[in-house]
Amino acid sequence: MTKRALITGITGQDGSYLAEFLLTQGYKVIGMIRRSSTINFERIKHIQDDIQLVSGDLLDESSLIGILRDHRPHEVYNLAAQSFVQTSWTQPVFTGETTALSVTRVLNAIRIIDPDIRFYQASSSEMFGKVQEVPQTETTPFYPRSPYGVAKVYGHWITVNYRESYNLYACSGILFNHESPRRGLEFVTRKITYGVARIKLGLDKELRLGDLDPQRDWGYAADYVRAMWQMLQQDVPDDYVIATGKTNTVRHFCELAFGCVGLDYRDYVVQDERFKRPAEVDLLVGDASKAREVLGWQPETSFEELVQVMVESDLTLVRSQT
Ligand code: NDP
Ligand code: GDR
Repeated sequence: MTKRALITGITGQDGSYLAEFLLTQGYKVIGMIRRSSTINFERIKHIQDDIQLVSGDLLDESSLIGILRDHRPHEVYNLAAQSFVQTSWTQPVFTGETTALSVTRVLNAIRIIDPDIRFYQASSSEMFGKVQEVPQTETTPFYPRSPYGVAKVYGHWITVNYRESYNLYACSGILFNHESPRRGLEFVTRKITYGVARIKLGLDKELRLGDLDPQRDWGYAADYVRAMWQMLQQDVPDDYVIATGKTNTVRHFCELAFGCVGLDYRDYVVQDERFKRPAEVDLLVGDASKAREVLGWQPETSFEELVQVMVESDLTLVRSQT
């Protein structure tokens, strides 16, 4: 029997990698897209003929019910969200609607149409925020530091609650930062690698960033989507931290990325108050022992390889744009 999976957020970074991965596993992949005035299929255009795109919006529960009724997926991966932390301060209510309450909308739709559907919720290390212990595990208390982080805590707990209340197979994957050449340009890693490419090719003279001291546990997105799928293949549903266990500063990311093209970041990076946050998450580093032991998951791409792949990809991209 061909398994069917619904991905919300298929046009995003993770959605595109997960769709690719599920296709290799023989799934029929259904991707939910929301209406927009311009097409944004950049990340999925290479697989567009192999997947089915259906229209719906996280904010509209009836659209979710309709999609489940018409396509009867066995697995639902809820990756859609307002995912940019900085924006969550200027649009806190929208972020709460999209990133928090919508998780309940998807879970309700599952209860109504088919409670046997297996559900994955894209939870985040941002829930740890002002960290209460180092490294962070599945049992570390949450202390979110942004409206986004607060919304993700809601999404996590409603997933746990529906599992316990209604016996749904629902998992919360607590994923630490993961990046790739498909990362949105506003996130710091991609902003740096794209900036490095433009500077190297003579198109820009500086790169304006916020705080360079925060530390993140950065992994590679293609490694992380495997873990999402593995979580839904177990006998019992559970929650897992997915991380590399290594942490680096934004400054070190700059050092390596500029170093890839023979430049010194100190000659180009300018600190700009506009990119600083009202409350910062200073240090994230995850302990993914449970995922390693139960799922057999481990990251395959090192931090240094990730930086290099992203810089090379952006050099190619910027060359093609000029
Ligand atoms: P992206 O920002 O790249 O993608 C977000 C996706 O959500 C896009 O496809 C977007 O559609 C879609 N979306 C947003 N609002 C709606 C809506 N109202 N209805 C339907 N779709 C909507 O995020 P990532 O791929 O990086 O992350 C995937 C998920 O994982 C997110 O929930 C994120 O918060 C979470 N996460 C990400 C981590 C990371 O490091 N990348 C770490 C931990 C958690 P459109 O293209 O139309 O805007
Ligand atoms: P984050 O990612 O907030 O961790 O959330 P982001 O790349 O935006 O920031 C990482 C760190 O870099 C610092 N920083 C800057 N960030 C941005 N975007 N732009 C800058 O100019 C800049 N200068 C310094 C930030 O202050 C921060 O400390 C990501 C998202 O994918 C979430 O959806 C996800 O849940 C978490 O990762 C885990």
